[in-house]
Amino acid sequence: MIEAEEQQPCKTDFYSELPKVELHAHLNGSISSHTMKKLIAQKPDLKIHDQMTVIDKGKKRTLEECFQMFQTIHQLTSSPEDILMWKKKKEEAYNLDCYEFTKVTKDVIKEFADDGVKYLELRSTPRRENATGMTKKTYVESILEGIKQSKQENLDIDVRYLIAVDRRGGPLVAKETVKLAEEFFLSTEGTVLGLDLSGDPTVGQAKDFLEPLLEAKKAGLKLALHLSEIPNQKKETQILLDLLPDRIGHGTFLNSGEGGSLDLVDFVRQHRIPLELCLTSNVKSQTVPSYDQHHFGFWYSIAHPSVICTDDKGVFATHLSQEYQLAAETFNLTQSQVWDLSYESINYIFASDSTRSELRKKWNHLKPRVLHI
Ligand code: 6MZ
Repeated sequence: MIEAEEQQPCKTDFYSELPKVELHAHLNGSISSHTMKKLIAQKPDLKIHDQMTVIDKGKKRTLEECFQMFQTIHQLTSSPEDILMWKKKKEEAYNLDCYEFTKVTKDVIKEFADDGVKYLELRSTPRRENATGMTKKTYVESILEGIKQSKQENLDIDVRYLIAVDRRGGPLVAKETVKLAEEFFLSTEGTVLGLDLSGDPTVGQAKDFLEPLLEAKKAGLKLALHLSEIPNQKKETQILLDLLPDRIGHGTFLNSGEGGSLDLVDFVRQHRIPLELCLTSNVKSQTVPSYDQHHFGFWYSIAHPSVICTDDKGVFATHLSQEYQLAAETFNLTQSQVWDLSYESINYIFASDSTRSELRKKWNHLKPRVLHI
């Protein structure tokens, strides 16, 4: 099953049986070591080894080192075939039927499904790779194909896609990405739902992205924005908050003495903007010193909408059940409180009300079995 499990002592059935919603998962950061081994074996010339793509239990890296890891991973997923893990049969034409596949996208989706995730919003940054002929469009299409094929296999998981803007690309690339997102938003009937702003938070400035983000919002795309992931970014944070994002990624320093403030917290509370919180990611990348100091504690104590997420389950060697278990054990949550946390996360998905109702039905159906009531 999932590689991260091998590194963890135990996981009780409750957390894996708990139906879950995953709203903050970067595709390339979510590749398990199992899939990663296959990718590494296909590209021996790159001389990449396992430890360059995962942070094992008990180990830490700086956020800067994490971003270097994503660049290493990107070298392994540089063609549409890699994103799908399709191998073209030599003698046949370039045609989907010609591929045998175990796709990265499908692997990631399957792993989330195996972990009890019933609804998943995957996010990923469209990339062009001249060497392999991959365009941003084929990149997006490859992911959509992975989602489609998973659906055909009747996995018990509903998967959507948020197109990501990497801050490193700057405003021009962001504009291009928004245009692409708008096209797919219109053509995919609810699979592409929104836009994510992510990437190294030390790169670029929020104001550079205002125009494309506003354009995306105007077009009806939902906005999930990484903000306040590092300290002392009050102005930057307020600029992004003024856009009234639909969800906030991390928000680690909103409530801290280092660049956070009561104003920021009040703003987020007044507008009830949900937070996507990723415990292991923040501790392993050292933006949070320890689990018990994680800002989940603060936001949970004031009953602010918060969703437990993995961020990059491959890189941080975790999975969503484990994140729930960590939150519960660190902050002394009862099983019933953990259930409510998961049930309430349905409120914050980007899909339509009808999807929300279906998920609530599913949760209510499973409740007696999971909680033994
Ligand atoms: C900000 C992050 C991130 O898009 O190639 N990404 N951005 N903060 C984080 N916290 C650790 N973790 C991942 O997935 C990898 C990309 O997601 C963003 C970075 O832009 C990274 O390059 P995709 O599928």
